[in-house]
Amino acid sequence: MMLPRINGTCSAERQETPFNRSRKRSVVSLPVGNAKPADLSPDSSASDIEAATNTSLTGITKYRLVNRASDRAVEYVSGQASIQGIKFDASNAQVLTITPTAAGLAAPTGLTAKAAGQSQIDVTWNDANGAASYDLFVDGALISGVSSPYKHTGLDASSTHTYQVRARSSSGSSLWSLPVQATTTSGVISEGKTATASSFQTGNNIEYANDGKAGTRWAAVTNSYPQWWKVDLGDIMHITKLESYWYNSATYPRYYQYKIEGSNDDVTYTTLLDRTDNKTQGLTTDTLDAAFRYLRVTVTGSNYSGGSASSYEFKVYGEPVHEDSVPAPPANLTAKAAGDSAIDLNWNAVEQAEGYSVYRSDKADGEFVKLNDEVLSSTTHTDTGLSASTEYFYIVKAVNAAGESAPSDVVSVKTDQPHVTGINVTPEQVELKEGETAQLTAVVTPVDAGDTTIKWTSSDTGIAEVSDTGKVTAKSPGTAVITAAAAGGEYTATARITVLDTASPTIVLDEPGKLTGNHYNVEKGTLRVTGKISEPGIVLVNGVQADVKDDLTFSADIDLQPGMNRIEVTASDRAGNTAEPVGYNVVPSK
Ligand SMILES: [Ca+2]
Repeated sequence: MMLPRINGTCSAERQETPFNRSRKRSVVSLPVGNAKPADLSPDSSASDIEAATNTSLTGITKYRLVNRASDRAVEYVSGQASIQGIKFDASNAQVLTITPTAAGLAAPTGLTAKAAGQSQIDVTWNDANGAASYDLFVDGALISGVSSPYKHTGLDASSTHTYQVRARSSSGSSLWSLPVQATTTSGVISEGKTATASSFQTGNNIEYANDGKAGTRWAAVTNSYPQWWKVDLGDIMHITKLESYWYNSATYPRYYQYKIEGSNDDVTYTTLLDRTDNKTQGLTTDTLDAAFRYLRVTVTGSNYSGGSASSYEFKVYGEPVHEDSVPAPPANLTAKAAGDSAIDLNWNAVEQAEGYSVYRSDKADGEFVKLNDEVLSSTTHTDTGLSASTEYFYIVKAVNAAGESAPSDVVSVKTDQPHVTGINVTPEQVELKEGETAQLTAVVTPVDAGDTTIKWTSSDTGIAEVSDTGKVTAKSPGTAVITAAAAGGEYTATARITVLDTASPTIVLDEPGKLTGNHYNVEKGTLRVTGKISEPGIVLVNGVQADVKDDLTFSADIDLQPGMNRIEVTASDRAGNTAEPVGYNVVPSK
């Protein structure tokens, strides 16, 4: 058995649960506290529910009970009562919540629902004192922010609909009114209306084609064509369909060719549909979408030349021409930052709306400017091209042919702080000796970027390590690239770290000539001093900078003096490590 579900946290806004008709017929016994058990259903009257559940509760004089399982809100007023709990069966205890109603706000009176044709019901009620807006409970669904008259549109022909209304103010809502129902019309708008024809046979009169009787028919007086039959609908009507129940005969089967015309002055007729190619016998059904007072069927011919134009019934379907009312404003508008330059908006769909317009302002009470050139069809919108770290205000209006609704509530949200658009690291190149440290500095742009987190990495931590703050420690000779990454790696900058050794270079000198005792004998004039160093660096020969090749050989030309000359070579590497001087003596020839 399906039980009515009445939760402890019910609120009016949560009543949109589609109602299950099978529940409506469930009748349950509700023994409550010391109260007398009673049979109640979701359709029970307020007084029945009160009688069954009434126990005293100090301080609360009015409350409502919302049965979310029913197709309508069940509400009641009590002088002093309260519901503490309802036991639906032995194993299923449910707690009901009592919600104090808005003080002094009475349920609207005079709720009336009236069919306005086959697809619309007009719902009206009297204004309630102190009401800021109204909610309707329509066929089990809550529709907020409506006003009287409310036009419930898009309905099926001959369908029945249920309505309740309540008033809302800033302090809450009133009780729901008692429900009212209305049924849309069948849609036949021609029956019994004044009909005329080009001719008729006595006994097959003109009005027999719209008398609602299947066995009576209109027939033209002769088998000459064309013949016409027309009806005055009494007012301009929105015509949606024509059903023609043509005469037929088993002996002489036939179809009729015809056209459907409309007029407002009974003088000028407009062709709505040309069926002069029709070959269907019996019932023909034609869909139409036009607004006219007169509808004429002109029969242009038949495949059976011996018979006259004849129809049992012409059924014209339609309804009064409705003037649209503006829709209710959208509810539940939310705004959420989508980065530093965009905001996502979201709202509830509005019945009767054909679309929506979004407005923005830079302050809550500022001038709201419409953002969309064309009506938006969805219930979401992303506003782009905005400034970072800036608060924006929005309203949304629902739109239909009658115009725009009242604005939704104003919402506001701030765009995110600016996103990083670049990064720079200084210095770009650093030379360090093993064990030395250097501080790198990374700066992101723009300066007011929201997330300035920087991740430091080294291409070779064996050569140089880098800390989370950009401090580099030289580990061993070589070259490493330090990378600073911002925005999760989207932007990077690098510094090149060269780690130099601490060992001095060594120098090997070539022998310049023949060694005699403590000197070499060389040619007089200029001596080319050559040799090789163990690593790149600067070589000085007697204070003169030598030419050092890529293969680390070097040479320097020294002008010799007569007698003993001392040649002394020193070298220093890029780290500034200086070699012990080496040298030799030379004596030039005379
Ligand atoms: Ca008839």
